Amino acid sequence: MKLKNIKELTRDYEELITRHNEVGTSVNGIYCRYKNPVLTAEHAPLIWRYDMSENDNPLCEERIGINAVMNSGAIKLDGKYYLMARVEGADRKSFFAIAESDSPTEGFRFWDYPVLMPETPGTIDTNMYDARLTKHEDGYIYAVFCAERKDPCAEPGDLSSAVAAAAIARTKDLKTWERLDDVKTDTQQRNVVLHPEFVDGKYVLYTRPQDGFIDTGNGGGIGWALIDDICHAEIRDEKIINVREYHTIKEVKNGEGPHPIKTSRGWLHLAHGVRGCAAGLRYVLYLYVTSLENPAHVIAEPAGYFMAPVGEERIGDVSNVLFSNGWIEDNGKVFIYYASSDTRLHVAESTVERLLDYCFNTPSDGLRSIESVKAIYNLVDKNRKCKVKL
Ligand code: M1P
Repeated sequence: MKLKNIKELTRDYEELITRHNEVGTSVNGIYCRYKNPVLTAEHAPLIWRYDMSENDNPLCEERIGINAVMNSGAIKLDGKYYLMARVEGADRKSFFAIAESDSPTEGFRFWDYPVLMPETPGTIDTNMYDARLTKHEDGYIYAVFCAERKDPCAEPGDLSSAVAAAAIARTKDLKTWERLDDVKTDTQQRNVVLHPEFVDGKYVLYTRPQDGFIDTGNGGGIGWALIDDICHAEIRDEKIINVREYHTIKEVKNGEGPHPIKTSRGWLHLAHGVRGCAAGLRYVLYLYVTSLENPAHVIAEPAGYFMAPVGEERIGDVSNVLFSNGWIEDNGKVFIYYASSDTRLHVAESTVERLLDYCFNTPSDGLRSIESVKAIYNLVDKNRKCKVKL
């Protein structure tokens, strides 16, 4: 049996954290993927995992296993880049941990302690995950995330049924968190996101109503709800702004990613869409734009996906999944943090200009094969008329 001591483990760990990340070549002119994941289970600090006392751990065994590091909220503060990662232990419990870097694409290092997110008095959170970070104009940084609990109505012996609630916490420094009431709503909710500005003097939540824990059922897509009091948020009137459609990349479900980016042409949104196939569910990322005057109104949405899993991204704990709940707009550049197959976190780079060009100039979904072919005809006609020599 080949074994490593703490010194060797530390050397390997430092090599991993400090390795350079190279940008790949864009395949479509819209974005570039970086070669290495920015966070993986191996990025979990050794001091979380090993008892480093030779006396107490003479065999140098790992004491606490980490299974995956994935869906991460993202924010830039005072020149530094922060990821609020979903870390999943070998015990299947997810929790949050902050990783920090001077660069948006490499060198992310977790803080010594993961986030000890308080529970709401009177409730327990069996699992918490997928934090969306929003620096709101009220001065706080909010994390809206999924709090998951056993279904109180589950039949005896059913140890799988769960309920998902949207939980809210706020902070000024990513260290001390004040937990607010969970969002009060008639349905289960996951993928809830706080809009960064007040609208008509109210907070706004992007919602994702769902009939069950997994199935969205009658929940028609991504919703929009005005909230009077963020400390006791209650969804009274929910309007579906980004609908699911038959035979599209989001026919089974969809969900808002991070909060939208404000641009000169509208609010730029990143979301995930899910469809079913013989291999199970397939999660891809897509973009859409809403109006500045009426942010609940979609003004552009290209057909199909923006990013789908490729290569090693297709394989993991839950294969065939791309999921993003974090991006950072940085002087016109956009860094998209996306997880693959619920296992690891990657980064892709684009610009606001490119993403808007993509959103406004890619044909929208005609919802029928003939419309897809007509879109190709339009482009071919245009290209045959223009005099560009190849
Ligand atoms: O396993 C894929 C994703 O499934 C859920 O997303 P959704 O609610 O849209 O199905 C979440 O649990 C997410 O964390 C996970 O990546």
